[in-house]
Amino acid sequence: MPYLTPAQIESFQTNGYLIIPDFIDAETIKAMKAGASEILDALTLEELKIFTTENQSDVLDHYFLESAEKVRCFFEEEAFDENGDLKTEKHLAINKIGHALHDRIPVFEEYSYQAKFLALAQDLGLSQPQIVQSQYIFKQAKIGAKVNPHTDSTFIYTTPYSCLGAWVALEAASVENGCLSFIPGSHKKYPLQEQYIRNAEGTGTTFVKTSAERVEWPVEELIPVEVPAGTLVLLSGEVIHASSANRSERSRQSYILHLVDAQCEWSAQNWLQRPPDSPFRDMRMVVSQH
Ligand SMILES: O=C(O)CCC(=O)C(=O)O
Repeated sequence: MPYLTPAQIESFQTNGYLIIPDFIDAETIKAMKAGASEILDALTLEELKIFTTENQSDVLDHYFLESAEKVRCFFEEEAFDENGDLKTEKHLAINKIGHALHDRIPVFEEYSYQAKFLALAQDLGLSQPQIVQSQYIFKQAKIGAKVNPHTDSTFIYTTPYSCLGAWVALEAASVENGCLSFIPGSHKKYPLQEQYIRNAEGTGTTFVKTSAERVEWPVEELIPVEVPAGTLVLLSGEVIHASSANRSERSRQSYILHLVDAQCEWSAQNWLQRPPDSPFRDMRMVVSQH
């Protein structure tokens, strides 16, 4: 059964993103927020130390790379004072949780493997959809970091490209608290500029160029997309998007999934690699078991 109308599919193909109002209800939002809060409750002092001890970049790299198959918390950069101490309590200091919530935490698994996600991914041309990563983004009040203009296929690279983002607002998102913004149609205009890869030793990450043609993105064309809580925003892997810093008094929580087509080739260079005993799951199988 299709989920998207032909007009929605056409709009996604033209603009590189699509807004779907009222995708989830208040009860689901409450459950997801409670799930995230529980993860933060359990965040240990040991994990906090990784961020506060100086000269630990190799430890941080390892913590990040491991998050491909785990649930890891990452702090807002501005959460620490000049002495390296947290300025606020931990629940107000986390930038995001990633990247395997969909496979590790029941409330996120339930949300992520819904039949309607499978249907809309298929509507958009993914014949064998797989969820490869999930992130709970807090965009904390006052200190929420900006996200620079980027394309998601840079981070989730398949041949041919197949990355699809599914971002849902768990709180109202406005210009004031750092909503998403897009350059409409940019997914068709510009060759992908770079790929974010694991280094050869597998110990860290770096960017490599994917196009000989260097393009200056017209960032002045970014259009803010303000949405109420419960709205889903679908993103093409090649559309240029960003979000501003949040200096407001309100956080801007959201949960984003990234899907690919398992028929396409997963880059062995992608930063995100699952160990053999914890592979990506076939969405059709998981949804049918739910
Ligand atoms: O939620 C945000 O502010 C940005 C998310 C985003 O751009 C991404 O995950 O690709």
